[in-house]
This record gives sequence, C-alpha cells and structure tokens, in this order.
Amino acid sequence: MEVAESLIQQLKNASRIVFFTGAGISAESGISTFRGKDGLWQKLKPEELANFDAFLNNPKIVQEWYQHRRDIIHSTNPNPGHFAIAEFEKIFDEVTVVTQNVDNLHKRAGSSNILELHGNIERNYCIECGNEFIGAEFDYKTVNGKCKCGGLIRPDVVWFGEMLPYEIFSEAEKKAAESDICFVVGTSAVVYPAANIPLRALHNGSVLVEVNIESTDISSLVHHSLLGRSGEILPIILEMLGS
Ligand code: BJW
Ligand code: ZN
Repeated sequence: MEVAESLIQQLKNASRIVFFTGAGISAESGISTFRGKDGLWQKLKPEELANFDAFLNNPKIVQEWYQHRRDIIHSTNPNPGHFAIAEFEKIFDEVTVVTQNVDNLHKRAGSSNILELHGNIERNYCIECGNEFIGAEFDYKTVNGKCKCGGLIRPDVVWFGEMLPYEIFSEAEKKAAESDICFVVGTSAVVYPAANIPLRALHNGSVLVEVNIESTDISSLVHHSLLGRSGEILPIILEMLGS
C-alpha cells in the first residue's frame, strides 16, 4: 500500500475533513465487525437480532447479546486508527467524525466532534417510561433487564427499520457536503441511510478516500483507495503530513 503524494497535497490544501467510520476501525481493538468472514453475524442474521420485534420476542437473548458486546468493549481500548483521527484535529480547522459505531472508542481516543448515527451502547433506556441507564457500570443482569416500572430496558442503538436520530443525521449530511476531504474508513457501506454520507460528500465536490482491508460497494466511486488496516494507514498519513 502506497499513499499517493497527490493525496497528501490535497490534504495540505484542505481545511474541513470528515471521517465516516464503521466497525473496521475498531477491529484492531479486538471488536468483531458485523459482516465478512470474522464478522459478528457470520452465524446470526443481522436483521433477526438487530430489530425491535426480535427484542420483544426474545428480550433476554438480545439483552445478553448486548451485555456481552458491552463487556468486550469495556475490556478493549482505542487503537492507533482512532488515535490518528483524534490527532487530525491538531492539523485541520475542522474535523468531524461521523460514525456508525456504537462502541464509544472515538470519544475515548480524544476526538471531539463525533456524530453517532447508530447510537451508543453505553446508553440504555426503558421502553415504557424512558428512564435512562447510562454508563459502563450498568449491567442488564443485575436488574434482570427491567426498569423499576416493569418496562424492558433496551440499548440506545438504531436497529433495522428504525429511524436514525434526525438532527445528528442532518448535521452529518451538512458536514459531509461542506467537507474538502471525506475518509471512508472500515465500513462495508451497505447500510442505509448512513451510506449516503460519503455519497453526499462526493456529490458536493469532496475528495473521497477509502481505507479498508478489502474493496467495498463504494470503492469504484472513491478518488483514493488505500487497501490495508486503518490502524496502520491513518498513522502513516499523519506522518506524511509532517505531524
Ligand atoms: C477493516 C479492518 C481494518 C475490517 N481496517 N477496515 C431492504 C430490506 C430491508 C431493509 C432495507 C432494505 N433496503 C434498505 C433497507 C433499510 C436498512 C438497510 O440499510 N438495510 C440493508 C442492510 C439492506 N436500514 C435501516 O433499516 C435503517 N433505518 C432506516 O432505513 O430507517 C427508515 C425506515 C424506517 C421504518 C421503516 C423502513 C425504513 C437503520 C439501520 C440500522 C443499522 N443498525 C446496525 C446495528 C446497530 C446496533 C449494534 O451495533 O448492534 O448498525 S446494523 C450494523 O451495520 C451496525 C453498523 O453500524 C452497520 C454498518 O456496518 P459496518 O460498520 O459497515 O460493518 P461491516 O461489518 O459491514 O463492515 C466492516 C468493514 O470493515 C468491512 O468492509 C471490512 O473489510 C473492514 N475492515 N478490518 C480497515 N483493520
Ligand atoms: Zn421504566
């Protein structure tokens, strides 16, 4: 993998950067991606677990699955890819992270402008009274998955068939449209409407740069395709920028 000098020049002339990230950015932290051969959903169909009906039919299984993922996330740390993205803030006027991830790792790495399109696994709420259960200390097991009012507690994430948070998505579309460069990092770019974000950037004249270990649905559209691990490629770019 070689980072083109033309990309470095484009970056040197840029001031507004968007990073559109997916599960692949967290893979090197030890968190499974969803699709692909090592994906979380190799055995389970995504639509079967990540939707509201599945939750109502089998709340315990869905809660256990999320508790399991929360436990993994709490035992991991951001990797050099997350840290490199946070470091970009020191070089550019405006850096926005638009993430599909729910794992909180961009925040833990120090990024400050983060738009979470699919929610955050650290937040949970009661589906009856809306009471919130926030933070790493919350554990579904200790409350038997239920609120004091008797309502089921669910993670504050976006499941299939659910709307994305409107204001966050609109802001992400705006930042993408205004961006000079949009990095598309570690995502298969198949889940909509999130996958519209890089397209919005492209249609508004932004330079699209993909960082992924393999080609994806969006590869044929990008200006620069950097094949490899984000935890290796993003620090190289920073170094080439003289940081
Ligand atoms: C690396 C790497 C390394 C690995 N370095 N790279 C047809 C049928 C049914 C539904 C639809 C349909 N057409 C459209 C829809 C709508 C549906 C959708 O898009 N479905 C498609 C999948 C077909 N979308 C929705 O339902 C959305 N809502 C919606 O549309 O609302 C409007 C509406 C309302 C009412 C009725 C109808 C419509 C909501 C989508 C919510 C998605 N939620 C999830 C779960 C979140 C909670 C949780 O975490 O459990 O979000 S699904 C899952 O996919 C998760 C992710 O954020 C999302 C994207 O996945 P991502 O991040 O791209 O991961 P992977 O695994 O796919 O890819 C990882 C990549 O990393 C790979 O490319 C690797 O190569 C790479 N990689 N290691 C660099 N080291
Ligand atoms: Zn309640």
